Amino acid sequence: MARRALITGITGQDGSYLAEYLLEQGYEVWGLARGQANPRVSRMRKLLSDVRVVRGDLLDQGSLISAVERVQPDEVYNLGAISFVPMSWEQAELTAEVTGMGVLRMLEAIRVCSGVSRGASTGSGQIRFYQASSSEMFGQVSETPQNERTAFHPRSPYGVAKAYGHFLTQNYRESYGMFAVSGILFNHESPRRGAEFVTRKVSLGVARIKLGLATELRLGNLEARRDWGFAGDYVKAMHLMLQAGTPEDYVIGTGRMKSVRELAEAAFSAAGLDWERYVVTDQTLHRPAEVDLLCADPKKARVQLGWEPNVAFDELVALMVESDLKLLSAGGDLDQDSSWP
Ligand code: NDP
Ligand code: GDR
Repeated sequence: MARRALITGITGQDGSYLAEYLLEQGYEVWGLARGQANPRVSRMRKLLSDVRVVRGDLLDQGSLISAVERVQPDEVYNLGAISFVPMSWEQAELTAEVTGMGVLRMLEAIRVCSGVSRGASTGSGQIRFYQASSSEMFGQVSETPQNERTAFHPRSPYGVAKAYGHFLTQNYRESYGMFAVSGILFNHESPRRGAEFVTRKVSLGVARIKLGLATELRLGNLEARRDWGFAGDYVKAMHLMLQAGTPEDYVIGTGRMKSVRELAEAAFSAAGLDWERYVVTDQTLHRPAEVDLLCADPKKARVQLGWEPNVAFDELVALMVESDLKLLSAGGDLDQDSSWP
């Protein structure tokens, strides 16, 4: 019998790469999709025709219980979230409900459906659970690089909600002996990245300028530094965490930092352009509280899981620019574009 996986956030970047990877591994893959007429569901179906869809919403406890009952998964990957940091200031309560309380609802659905009770032994219940934790929990960092023991100091309602989900996952592991783990993933990108995030905003901006569709690219804080990797590499780490002998949390990243300025430089140069001629800084794009730098120490994942990233920063940027040049040259699917500035 094929192993069954249930993925929340199936219409997102990571949902698509994880589903592809699990299908290749012979899994039966189910995606939880919300909404009555969510256009991203039909787009996902075109890309991933073998994924089965079950309806549900992280805001709705009953729908999650029904989904787990129907799918009877071996593994649940909770990737669903409001994931764009600036939106978390504009809709802080909704972010807490989806990104934070959504984790509680998913864990409760698993606990109820698998009949797990207090004080059970480790790994009890059949269902293994992965929580998409984030380097945003480190926020104002207390040390660099950051590892599994680095203290949290989140700087946005999103980071705070993720910290809640992270501790709750740990707590369900300790209280009920569930096989529940968190991957603390640093920024990971791809041609499927939402257009509101800075890497894709830059690759789309470069492609537009190169093709004569725009004359400038407006960005916020150019000094922020991030540890950027390729999403296709990172979903493999999620799967490895659920195959481990014991449930543990892991930091996943490349261990290298680049600034937004260096990102712009690399992306424009990949299209043969000089970034300084086109990038305009815009104070309105600065955040109320910024995370200045993030850099992973992924040693534990390398040693214990044998996980390593395969795509380097320059290669990642070049492949995103190339993909957007192709997309826009072909008259592009610009309904994927973002309404964020
Ligand atoms: P995306 O923003 O691309 O995808 C988010 C997904 O969440 C979408 O499928 C969206 O579905 C779904 N979603 C939103 N609201 C709900 C809801 N109420 N109920 C059910 N599903 C909902 O994120 P990524 O793929 O980039 O990231 C996946 C996860 O990993 C997220 O939890 C993110 O916070 C976390 N993460 C991401 C990192 C990254 O660099 N990409 C790094 C660290 C953590 P819909 O189509 O219905 O809107
Ligand atoms: P981040 O990603 O907030 O790290 O969260 P994002 O790409 O939005 O920002 C990265 C850094 O770039 C700076 N920046 C800009 N950002 C955006 N979006 N637009 C701009 O114009 C711009 N100019 C400068 C930001 O200030 C920031 O410092 C991502 C998400 O995927 C989260 O869900 C995930 O948890 C973390 O990565 C790890």
